[in-house]
Amino acid sequence: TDIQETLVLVKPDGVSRNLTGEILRRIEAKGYQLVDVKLVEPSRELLAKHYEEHQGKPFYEPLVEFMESGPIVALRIAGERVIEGFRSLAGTTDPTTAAPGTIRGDLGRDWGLKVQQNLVHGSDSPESAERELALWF
Ligand code: DAT
Ligand code: MG
Repeated sequence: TDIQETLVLVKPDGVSRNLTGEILRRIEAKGYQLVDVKLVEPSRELLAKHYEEHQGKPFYEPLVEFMESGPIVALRIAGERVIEGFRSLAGTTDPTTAAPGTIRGDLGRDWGLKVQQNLVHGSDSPESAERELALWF
């Protein structure tokens, strides 16, 4: 077996649109386990560390500003190959083209959408998951 833990964030758009429950429902329905959860209003310092791989990119500032715009729900999720599995549940980065059936594909909205408003974050590798879980929990 390959039981892993991953960090999922329900971003400010997900929290403000009351989608936290729907997102957690999809995670639990898949068979993953909720290990820890908290509501966070992250500092810029935390966000800078979280998104350090994107520093200097054109979307970095709007992304961090968006992530500071309201509370975030941080979830520690466990399960068999959950890192890859949650990325699959979430769908690709841009909600406009994310596949139907995914969180971003089903729940992302196209009216005035910005790409950073894509509802969720999920760690992308075991190394990222370990690093990010230590930052947020
Ligand atoms: P993901 O969240 O799918 O892992 P990422 O790590 O490449 O995507 O980027 C982090 C976030 O930055 C992403 O969720 C939304 C935003 N973003 C990425 N590419 C973007 C772009 N080309 N324009 C605007 N925002 C972007
Ligand atoms: Mg990423």
